[in-house]
Amino acid sequence: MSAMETLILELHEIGAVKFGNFKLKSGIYSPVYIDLRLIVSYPSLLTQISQTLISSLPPSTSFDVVCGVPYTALPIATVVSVSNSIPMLMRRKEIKDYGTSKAIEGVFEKDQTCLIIEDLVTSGGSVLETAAPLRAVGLRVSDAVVLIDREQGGRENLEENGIRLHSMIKLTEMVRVLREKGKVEEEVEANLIRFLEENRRVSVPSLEKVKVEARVLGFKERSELCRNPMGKKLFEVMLKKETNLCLAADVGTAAELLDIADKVGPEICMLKTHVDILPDFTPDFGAKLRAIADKHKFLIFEDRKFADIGNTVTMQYEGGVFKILEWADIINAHIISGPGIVDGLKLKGLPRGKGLLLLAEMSSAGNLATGDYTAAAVKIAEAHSDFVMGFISVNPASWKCGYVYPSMIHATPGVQMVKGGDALGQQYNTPHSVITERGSDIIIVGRGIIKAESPAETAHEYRVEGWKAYLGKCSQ
Ligand code: S5P
Repeated sequence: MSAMETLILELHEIGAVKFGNFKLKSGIYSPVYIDLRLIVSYPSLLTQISQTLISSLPPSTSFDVVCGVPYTALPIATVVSVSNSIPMLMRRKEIKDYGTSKAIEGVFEKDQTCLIIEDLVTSGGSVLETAAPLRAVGLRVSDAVVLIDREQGGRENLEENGIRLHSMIKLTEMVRVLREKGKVEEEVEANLIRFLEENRRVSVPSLEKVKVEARVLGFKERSELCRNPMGKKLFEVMLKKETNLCLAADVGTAAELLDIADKVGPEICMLKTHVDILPDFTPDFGAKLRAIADKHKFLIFEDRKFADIGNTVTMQYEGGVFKILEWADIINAHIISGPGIVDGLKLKGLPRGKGLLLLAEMSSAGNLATGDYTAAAVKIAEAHSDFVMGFISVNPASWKCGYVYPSMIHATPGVQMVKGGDALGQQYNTPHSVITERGSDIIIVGRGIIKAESPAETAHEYRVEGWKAYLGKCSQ
């Protein structure tokens, strides 16, 4: 038996490879699930993997340092480094202290070459997320080595970004070996091959291209780049219903809210609530709103503006009177308390396929969410693009921090048909200005619709304006 076959059997033996029907992070169901975090419990297997990884590289591959993709590949990279006396670097996944903390830890010189080590590649997105900060500090990244290639476009996506992928094991080889050794049925292999044919190319944003494409890509392409399932869904809803209008349903009672949701439902992609203003809120509110949302195919966004430490927000999200986690598809959060708030909300929301919008800017006069604060929100979003689906923003086209991933959705409040404001600091821009000049995607309209004589008719007018602006932007 070859060393590779032994390795495959061992991985199967310890349960690192499972066959069945598994929901992946992307929301897709897969007939195979691979969890290589387990290998830290099997030191001899870890050693064997690390040695085989390096010896499987073509002899022409040269590198000065190695860097594992956090977190699963970190122990693999460490063993590679120690047993081959190659210095290692570490990429910080969360940069805790903005401005001072380094994205890359370790000693290196500009123009040195860094080999990226990864456990599993699907789209190649994680490798690219590690390559970007390495390149940003002046290192060359031209090769990545991976234990298992799921053969779903990672090789091609990396190639487009100037990175050659070397894989020790390809998923189809792995299942063939397991079938030959009697570990899985023929049907399992056939199933997997069918799955790979149907899901051949998982896209990721090309980090280099993002700046250029952010303004011209349509919602369809952007939905394919989006890592958060709820973000994907919102793109799809917008396209299907041809609306980028969100109603801010700031009405006096729950009964009124349900009524306006039903009337305006056909016009909107998203309905934004402030449940804590409803005096007649009852525990069945969520289910009632959900039924209306399902009927008219819009998403529910509870504008809770979480702002506390990670531990507290987990409880605020899940518990209390409102039990927001149960019924809201989307929530939002300030970043004033740091990235821990995203970790906390993600803990509860991600397993249930929810999405988070970060408040990167605000619409009210004199607000403090500007400049570096906005840039910090973008960094946090980048580090959590599996859960953060976008931003509450006001003028993303002007952001000094530069690029914004096209996978991120911008939703902008402070919208009315004419520019102006209210007596308490709210500032309004028009749908056209918000979508076209200010680079946003979704118009959030409250009083412009709810105070109108016919909210449904007025919502229709906003919808037409908003969508026209989106189409105009795409055809530029
Ligand atoms: O910066 C912000 C962020 C939000 S979410 N400014 C805002 O106005 N909002 C919300 O958008 C606000 O809480 C309200 O629900 C809605 C704007 O309502 P309007 O009546 O002024 O259109």
